[in-house]
Amino acid sequence: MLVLPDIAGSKPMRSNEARLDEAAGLAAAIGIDVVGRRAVRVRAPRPASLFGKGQAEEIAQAVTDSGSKLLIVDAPLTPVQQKNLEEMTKAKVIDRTGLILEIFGERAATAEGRLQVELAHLDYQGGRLVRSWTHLERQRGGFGFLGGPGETQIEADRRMIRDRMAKIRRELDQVKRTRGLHRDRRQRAPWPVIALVGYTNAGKSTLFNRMTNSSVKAEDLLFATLDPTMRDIRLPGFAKAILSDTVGFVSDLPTELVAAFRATLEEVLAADLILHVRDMAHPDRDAQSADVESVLASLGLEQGSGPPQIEVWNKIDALGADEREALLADAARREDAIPVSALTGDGLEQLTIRVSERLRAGSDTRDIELSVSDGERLAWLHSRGQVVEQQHDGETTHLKVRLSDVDWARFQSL
Ligand SMILES: Nc1nc2c(ncn2[C@@H]2O[C@H](COP(=O)(O)OP(=O)(O)OP(=O)(O)O)[C@@H](O)[C@H]2O)c(=O)[nH]1
Ligand SMILES: [Mg+2]
Repeated sequence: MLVLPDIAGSKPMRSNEARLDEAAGLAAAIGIDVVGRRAVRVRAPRPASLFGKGQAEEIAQAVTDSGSKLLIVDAPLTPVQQKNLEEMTKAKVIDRTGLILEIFGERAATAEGRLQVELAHLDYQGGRLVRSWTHLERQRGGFGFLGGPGETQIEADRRMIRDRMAKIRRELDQVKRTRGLHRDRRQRAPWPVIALVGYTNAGKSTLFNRMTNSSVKAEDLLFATLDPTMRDIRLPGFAKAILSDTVGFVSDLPTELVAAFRATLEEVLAADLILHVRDMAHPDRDAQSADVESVLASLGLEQGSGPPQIEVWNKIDALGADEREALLADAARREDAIPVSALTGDGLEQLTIRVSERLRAGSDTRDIELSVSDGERLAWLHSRGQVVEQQHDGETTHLKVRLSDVDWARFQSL
């Protein structure tokens, strides 16, 4: 059973119905069969059970009546609230973070993905242990310092979790170092990297498949993609370019997960261009877009910093004629939005053209000085830009090179 606490005073951008739909979609993503769903107005969240006493009893009754074995509360629960609700409902209770962690746990396919998810899980659990421990301590009313079996057990659990987390961090560091080397190599390579980002189910993988002629999993399922995939794409004016598909975002993505996936998402930061794929047929498209921007911001990509971005307005085939017209007119007035249908292929040619334009934008002649022994960077400039002048002066090579904004930024980070 699914319950959405509609907390008085909070101002979500979505309707309760839309939020329930999304939560049900998350549950469906790991095969949970939702037998009942409701929004419950919470005037003042209670520390003991979040809901008021009467409300909690009603929920417990509904859980029993429906024969549910699981109660999903689409909000963060404290460990105490979770435990009390479990006692009242006689069912297992998980909150939104727990649910998302379950999905990620089931989906992670690569070694790195599994490590990241486990780290997020331990972080979540560890936080719960610490908090319920202080709670127990408080209950013991001052005798906490004497210790006891409960406390020793929790201490041991905490230590085990800490040790395991430290071990995973070391393993992830190792993976990251290996990948970091790959990324350096890619950055030095003369071809650009384009990253797809977007809300889960926006159509990133469908677009990826179309643009790269491949067949990564694309489904009407939240979080169908967890592990990043990279493939070559054809771009006019470029011998080669790479497109990368990534994990989708969702509102209230657990911070533990964003932290855990930082390494993967750093691929996005290192891209030359970001394509933000939006499901324009979704009623909450604006709220979704705001969520994606806030995740990007939490990764250090504030508006206007980092790689340039283009919005891909996807699923225009699923819009009514009027709305589609309005949207096309709107996009025509903007530099940074391209309407497409990844499903029918509509608009993909314009998208490709705009992507190559953007990658070459700002082409300007730059004055560059290199040490004559810096053969690597010299070769890079020759492969990537147009060298219009080159003179040697003792130990220094003076160059005038035409480079785009994107390449200029890349060159400076070499
Ligand atoms: N009508 C329509 N449906 C589309 C379009 N693009 C994708 N879809 C559908 O949207 C659903 C999600 O597509 P995916 O490509 O898996 O979405 P995603 O962004 O990769 O999702 P996650 O990996 O879960 O984050 C699938 O059922 C697609 O068939 C489109 O242009 N039009
Ligand atoms: Mg996908």
